[in-house]
Amino acid sequence: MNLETTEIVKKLLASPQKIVIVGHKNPDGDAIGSCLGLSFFLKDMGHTITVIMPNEFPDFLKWLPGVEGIVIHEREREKSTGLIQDADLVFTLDFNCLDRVGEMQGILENCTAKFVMIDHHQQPATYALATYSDVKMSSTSEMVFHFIEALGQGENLSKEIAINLYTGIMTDTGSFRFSSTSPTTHRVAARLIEAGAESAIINQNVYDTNSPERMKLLGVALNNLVILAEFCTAYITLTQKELDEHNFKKGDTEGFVNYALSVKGIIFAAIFIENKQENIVKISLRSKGYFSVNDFARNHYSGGGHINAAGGKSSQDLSKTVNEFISILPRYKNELTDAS
Ligand SMILES: [Mn+2]
Repeated sequence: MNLETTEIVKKLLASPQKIVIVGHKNPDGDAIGSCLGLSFFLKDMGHTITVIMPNEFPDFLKWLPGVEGIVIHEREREKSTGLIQDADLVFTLDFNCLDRVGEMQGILENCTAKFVMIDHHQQPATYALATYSDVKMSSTSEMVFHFIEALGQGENLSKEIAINLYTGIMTDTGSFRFSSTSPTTHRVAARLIEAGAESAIINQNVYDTNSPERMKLLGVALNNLVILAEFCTAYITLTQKELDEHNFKKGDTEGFVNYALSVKGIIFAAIFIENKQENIVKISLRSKGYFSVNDFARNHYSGGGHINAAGGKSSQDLSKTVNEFISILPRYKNELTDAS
């Protein structure tokens, strides 16, 4: 965090404030970890803090210290609206544009609080009085650590802060695997472990929570894996029937597509999941290197995302969707084989 932003933040926090910390819609480990980590820090400074999330968050995060105090806007609209209207300061974490909070957008736009943004996504909007934005950072949770250090409090990390920030960094870097993981990320992780974040326990709590049905469904997905070596591409399909046979719950197929990407030589991976209720096929795309699945999703599946992770949908049936996917690939052959 630069000196100018640090000075603004110091002034904003000079006396006890009523503060709301907001994460993005469909909050992930980084959103929850960064918001809770910051909340313990600001509480320790003597401020009054509430963390608000637009909607529910996944079960594998429900053990984190402080989760019991999170207000879910969708469940408690009046309370959440009142807290925002009453706040002196609003911290927005792990997003940088107010359209990422769903129906909370209007409430945030019309409140009188001053805003502080901490975030690592591209192209930050300009709503905040203090903007700490850095797209090179591994995670917002890592940034919250740097934020605390910039305020001269890096030696005063409680166990609650450490556990939350470590979880956010770990989940947002795919367990320190993605290219955004820097030497500094590891140094920060080490400091958090020293402050009481127990890595083995955090890993267990986050990752070893699979239901037997989900593991069996993964078996079906892996069995359906198709390799198109000529295009350095692999894809997986799941039919509605296969989902139903394994008592599918939202989130169960999360991460399946990464198994296709983990095959040696594959740089482009897709998963096609039939959804009979909405009459669509849901598509998730992943890539390695320069092949942009964001462009691919925009061009063919009215979707989008990041360069290496994107999604979309098709209103054709599953076999048509897959056949079309296969027929498009030759157009990308140079890109796919050059990038590998
Ligand atoms: Mn993040």
